[in-house]
Order: sequence, then structure tokens, then C-alpha cells
Amino acid sequence: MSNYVDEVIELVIKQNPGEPEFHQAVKEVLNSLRPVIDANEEKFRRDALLERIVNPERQIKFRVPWVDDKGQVQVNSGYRIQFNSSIGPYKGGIRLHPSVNFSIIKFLGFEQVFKNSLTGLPIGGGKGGSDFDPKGKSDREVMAFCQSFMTELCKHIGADTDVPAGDIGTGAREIGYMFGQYKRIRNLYEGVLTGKGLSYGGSLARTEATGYGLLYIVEELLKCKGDSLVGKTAVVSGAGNVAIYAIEKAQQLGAKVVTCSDSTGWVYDPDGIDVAALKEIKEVKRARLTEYKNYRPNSEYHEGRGVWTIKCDIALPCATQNELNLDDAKALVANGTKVVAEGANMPTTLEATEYLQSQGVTFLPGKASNAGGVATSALEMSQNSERLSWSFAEVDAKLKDIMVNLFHNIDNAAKKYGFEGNYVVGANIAGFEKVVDAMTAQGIV
Ligand code: NDP
Ligand code: 2IT
Repeated sequence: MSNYVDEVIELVIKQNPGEPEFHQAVKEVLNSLRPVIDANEEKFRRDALLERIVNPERQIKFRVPWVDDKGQVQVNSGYRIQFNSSIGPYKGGIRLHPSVNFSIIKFLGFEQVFKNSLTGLPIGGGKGGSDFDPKGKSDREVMAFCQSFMTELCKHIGADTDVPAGDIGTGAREIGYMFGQYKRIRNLYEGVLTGKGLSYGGSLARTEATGYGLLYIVEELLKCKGDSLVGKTAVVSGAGNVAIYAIEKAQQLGAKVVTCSDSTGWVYDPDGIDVAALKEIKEVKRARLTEYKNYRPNSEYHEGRGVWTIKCDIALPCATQNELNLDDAKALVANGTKVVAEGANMPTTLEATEYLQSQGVTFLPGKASNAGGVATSALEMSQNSERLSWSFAEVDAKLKDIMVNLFHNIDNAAKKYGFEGNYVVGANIAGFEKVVDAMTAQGIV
């Protein structure tokens, strides 16, 4: 077996010190690509293929000054990583969260390259964000931040160059303010962002797409095992965009979802989460989950973390990276969980993933199972290019088709290399092969 993978992992650690999330994402991908890399080592080494693929094409960091409601100037850092444009313009969300740094944006950008490849649509990989925290800020403060952020970012993006979208902390409100500022400065009305409002170029079903897509792929997986979601119990973490629409679709497809969580606590509702209440608390009031009990007196609210201790058939982590660790995985296995499918990006630690797989739990990695969001963003780009809007049913049907095809694509890739049922290997190989093909065809760039 070749040492090429180990050498490149060493190089990444050396060249990107203090970036543990980025190291983690690179290790997960490269280790599972060993069968392909071993088979092509001479060519890949000559072309420095792996050294190029782990190096972003461009990374941008900039100052974001803005004035708060007291007249005080605040300064945040803005980031955009343009990771790989071999199969299309850079595409990926903008995360607004105090934890944002190069490590987090690089891990997300790296994952995005392979995820976007798996959608089958012409989108390259990128990611951006800021350590700005929208929580507790007034609308005016959020607007001031978004305008300042876009004043710099607009120099680096464009409908055919790089198309950002939402992620943690960036929803319809933030995208609206950013779009307005881009249009004003660049004097261009173009599809430079996705996740836009419906009145100015957004796509129907984009809001729902990541959560719905997650359930479409789980449904297809179960169907191939002669099973379905009907009567299953699921636990979900998170209470944001991905979690809300994952819960909604799971319940439409016949499962009962009994948990959700936010960064301070979690809810257990034995009768099934009330999605309308959750939407009102999170999307309208922007409040904490402590409110949920006012709507559902039968439910329990707990401080801290704990959703993985609840007995379930299916676990859907939909909050953030590394939120499901080895102890959580052990609790799930002890409770008889059969499927873990990631709605968030890298929510499961490497040790937890390996443990789940070793115990026969079917594991769907985020770059496959949450790809419905970015896939529908690509559909929004198509609609913007032709200056038309498709119906909800049309977009939703395309999304479902994409997720079903994606599942068979990763399933076949895993089988082809002798790793049947290992969807980490399947997703990484299938995503990688297309990117390598495009990079090779385009020469040393
Ligand atoms: P939101 O901001 O809408 O929601 C995030 C949720 O996760 C909130 O409930 C939040 O709680 C919780 N959360 C965030 N950070 C932490 C933390 N450090 N610890 C515990 N809980 C936390 O984001 P999204 O739903 O859009 O994103 C969720 C995940 O899905 C992310 O990993 C994102 O990268 C991924 N993703 C998103 C896509 C999209 O289309 N939006 C597409 C594909 C993946 P609180 O409100 O208290 O902060
Ligand atoms: O992680 C992701 O795929 C997203 N946050 C969505 C990216 C997008 O461009 O829609």
C-alpha cells in the first residue's frame, strides 16, 4: 500500500497548523480514497493531484467594520475560501457564528468540493463566513454588518465566479441584505447569491431543500432494504433551517421525531415534535427552545446536550460539527439505532463514525445526505440564468430525483471498490472521481 495519502496528510498538518477541523476533514476524505489512490499512484504523484486538491485555489480574509446601535464601532473578520472550480463556479454557504475561523471555513470548503460534485450539477466548492454573531443583534445591526461584509466580498464573487448562500446564522434576512448591497455596488441584478427571497429571484423549495433532501435519501436507503420510514422513531439535533425541514419531511413520510435542540438545551416530545410551534419559536420569534413547553405541556426541556440518549431507529444530526461523539455513538448503538444520516456538515467525530460502522449501523455522511440544499441552490442558479421560476412541485421533484440518483451513485462506488454499504468510502470516491477527471482535463492550473 502506498504512503502517498499519509505524506499528504502530514503536509496538510504542517502547512495548516492549529486547524483541527480542516485536518479532520482531510483525513476522513483521503483515508477513504486509498483504494483509488493506490490504483493511480504514479499518475497522481506526477500531477501532484492530492497536493493540489487539499490546497484552496484562493483564500480571502478581510476586515468587516460596522457600527452598533450604541454608536460603537465593531470589527469582525470576513472569510471566503474559493477551494476548487474544476467543475463549476465556486458554490457554498456563508456561516455567521462566533467560532468561525480559517479551520472551520476550510473544512467546510473542502467538504463542499466533493458534495457539489456528488449533486451531478456544475458547481465547484467554496465557503465563507464571519465570526459575527447575529444572536441578540437588532435588524439594523445585522444589516450594518451584512452591508459591510458584502462591500468587500462583492469584489471576489459573481454569478459565474462564486455564488454564496446560507449556512449557520445566515438565513433569508441576511441573504436579502447582502443581495441588496451587492446589486447596489456592482450595479448587476444577477444570481450571485442563492437562498434569496421569492420576490427577488429565490427558488421555491430552497428553504426546505436540505432537510427534505436528507429524508429523501434516507427513504431511498430504507426502500433498498425493503423498509420505509413509516412507524419509525427518529431523533434530530438542531432547531435551525436543516433541522426544521428534516423534522417536517420525516413526519410527512410517516416517522415520529421526538427531539430537537439548540446551543443551550434540547426538547423531548414523546408525542412527536410540533413543527408549526418550532417554526414560530425559531423562524418568527427567534427565541430559545425553552418556549416550546408553552406550546406542548407534555414535552420536556433539558439544559445542555442529550438527544442521543433517546431511544430511536434513526438519528439525524442537524446542528453543527462534532456534535455526535464516541460516547453518543455508544448510547445510540445500545438503544438499537439502525441508521445515522448527517444533515449537518461533519457532525459525527471520526471515532464515532468508525464505531457506528463497526457495529453495523448504516451511516450516511453529510456530503451525500445534506447535498439537497446546495443542489437546489444550483437549481436556483439555473432559474436565475433563464429568468424564469419553476413551481414548488417541479423543484421538489428534481430534488428528490437528485437525492435518489446520488444514493445509487455512492452505493455503486462503494460496491465497485469492495466496500459495499460503506457510504463514507462511496461518497468520497464518487465525488473525487469527477473532480479528478475535470482537473486532469484542464491541465496544471
Ligand atoms: P441554522 O443557523 O439555521 O441552525 C443551526 C442550529 O444548530 C441551531 O439550532 C443552533 O442553535 C444549533 N447550533 C449551531 N451551532 C451550535 C453549537 N456550536 N452547538 C450546539 N448547537 C449549535 O443553521 P442550518 O440549519 O442552516 O445549518 C445546520 C448545519 O447544517 C450546519 O452544519 C450547516 O453547515 C449544515 N448545512 C446547512 C445547509 C443549508 O442549506 N442551510 C446545507 C447543508 C448543510 P442556536 O440557534 O442556539 O445557535
Ligand atoms: O453546506 C452547504 O451545503 C450549505 N450551506 C448550502 C450551500 C449552498 O450553496 O446552497
